[in-house]
Amino acid sequence: MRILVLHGPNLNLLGQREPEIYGRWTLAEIDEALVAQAHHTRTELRVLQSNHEGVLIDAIHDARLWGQGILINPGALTHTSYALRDAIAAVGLPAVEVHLSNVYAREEFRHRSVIAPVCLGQISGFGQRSYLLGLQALIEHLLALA
Ligand code: CA2
Repeated sequence: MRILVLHGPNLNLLGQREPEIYGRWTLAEIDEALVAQAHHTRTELRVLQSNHEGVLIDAIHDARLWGQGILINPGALTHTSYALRDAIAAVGLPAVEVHLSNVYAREEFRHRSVIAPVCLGQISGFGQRSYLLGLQALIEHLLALA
C-alpha cells in the first residue's frame, strides 16, 4: 500500500515556535514516527510539506497514479481552500484530515474545515499523535477494502 502524507503551510516550523500549541516535535520527528508505524503493515509513505497551495494540489493529482490514500494536515488552508478540497474530491482517494491542536477549542475561524466534508474523517487535538491515529485509521480503512 502507498499513502501520500501532506503537511501544509508553516508546518515546517514545528518544534521551533509555539510549542504550547503545537508541541515540541519537529516535522522530521513526526515523519519518522509515521514511517515506522507504516512499516508494520508494509505501507509505503511519500511525504511532502509545502507552503504553496498549488504544490499540494499537484501532489494530490499525482497520487492518483500511484497511491491508495491521503493523510493530510492542511494547516490554515483547512479553513479557506476550496481548491484543495476540490483536488481531494476529484482524485477520489480516501483522505484523513489531522490537526495537532484542537481546532474547536481555538479561534472561531478555525472551527470550520472546508476539507473535512471530502475526507473519511478528522482527528484534532492530540498533538503528534493525531497523525499516528489518522494513519492508523486510514490504513485500517484501506485494509478493510482489500
Ligand atoms: O493544529 C493544526 O495542526 C493546524 O492545522 C495548524 C495550522 C493552523 O492554521 C490550523 O488552524 C490548525 C498552523 C500550522 C502552523 O504551524 C506552526 C508551527 C510552529 C510554529 C508556528 C506555526
